[in-house]
Amino acid sequence: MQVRSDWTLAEVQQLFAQPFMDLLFTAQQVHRRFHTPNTMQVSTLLSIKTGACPEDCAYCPQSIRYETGLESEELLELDAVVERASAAKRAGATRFCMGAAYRSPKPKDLRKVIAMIRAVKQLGLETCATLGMVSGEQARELAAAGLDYYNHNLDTSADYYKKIITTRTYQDRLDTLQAVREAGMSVCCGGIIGMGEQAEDRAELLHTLATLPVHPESVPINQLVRVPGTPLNNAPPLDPFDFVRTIAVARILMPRAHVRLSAGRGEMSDELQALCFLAGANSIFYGEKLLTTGNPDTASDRALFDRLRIVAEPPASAQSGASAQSSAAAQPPAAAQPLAAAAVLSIAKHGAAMG
Ligand code: SAM
Ligand code: DTB
Ligand code: SF4
Repeated sequence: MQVRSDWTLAEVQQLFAQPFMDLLFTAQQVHRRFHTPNTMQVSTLLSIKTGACPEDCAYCPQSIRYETGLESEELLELDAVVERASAAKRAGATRFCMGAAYRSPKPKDLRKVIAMIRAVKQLGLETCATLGMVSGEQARELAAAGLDYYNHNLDTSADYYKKIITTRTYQDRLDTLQAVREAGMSVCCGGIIGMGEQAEDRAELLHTLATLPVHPESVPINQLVRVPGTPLNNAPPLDPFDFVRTIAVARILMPRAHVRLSAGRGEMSDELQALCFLAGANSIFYGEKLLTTGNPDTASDRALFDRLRIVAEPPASAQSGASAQSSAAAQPPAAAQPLAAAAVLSIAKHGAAMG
């Protein structure tokens, strides 16, 4: 089975139009050809600079334009970040994602973030950062510091985007993605579902992602977290099956990518999350907080993993060959290398380290 970057929009729409069970069946088949089933990539997020953001993203509690009651915080000190990253590692995360409420990082701040990246990397964690727009030069500096992933979302279709953000363009986002790719980092790029967009917009978002010259290695699918004070607080309710469909179509279009069931899990039942995993989601954010909003607590995630017999995936460096993902298509799913979920995700209790 080939990985394609030449999907047509009509093909993507046809996938969305399939009966739910057929779509999930196909997605699960694709999933098993490219990934070890029943394993989950586990990332922890930390907001390293919170609020007072000049951008006007209509979903975001961190924009200075909306009264959300959020307390702003300056860029954290290095020690505080290392402490949080160590705790995330002890709790079982293999990747640590640092998020900053910037339009784009200023040189002084970038230097400090680079020190954080180096330190987190030294702990043996994969590193990810989301700092807004970056130039080619900034991307190269981040890559040289050892940044593995850069997260920058397209959020929605190019058309609907104009209703959500006016302070930077869709093309600005594509330019940042290109800079990240050219600097040699892995791309983490996805979107938000439930902002009042139409099915057409979801198809266009996934079509754009799946026709990038190289697919993102990581595709976060966020369900909008409605935050009082933001313009999208009253966004119309989303049919959960449409959310699951979006994950399934992402899985089929970008078979090698890790599709992350990202924001919104706090409002999902265990059963809905399991459906998302069946549709091909194989990555989550683990830890009580996303950036500023809540996420399921670690105990309930450990319990969910145990109930579903899901185990944590080791970092790419620990898998047989860094290209484990790309070679998986030619092989049957590898024997489960990961530690048992109970062992991995209950480390907080026992104090051992994973990864
Ligand atoms: N400021 C940087 C930027 O926007 O590029 C990085 C941080 S920003 C908070 C990262 C991503 O979080 C956004 O692109 C958006 O996809 C997601 N996000 C923010 N608020 C959200 C919300 N209320 N619900 C779901 N996802 C959200
Ligand atoms: C992504 O796609 N989702 C994460 C991460 N990338 C940076 C952020 C979700 C934020 C949800 C709202 C908040 O906690 O502030
Ligand atoms: Fe700022 Fe990022 Fe929030 Fe937009 S999503 S307002 S750029 S922190």
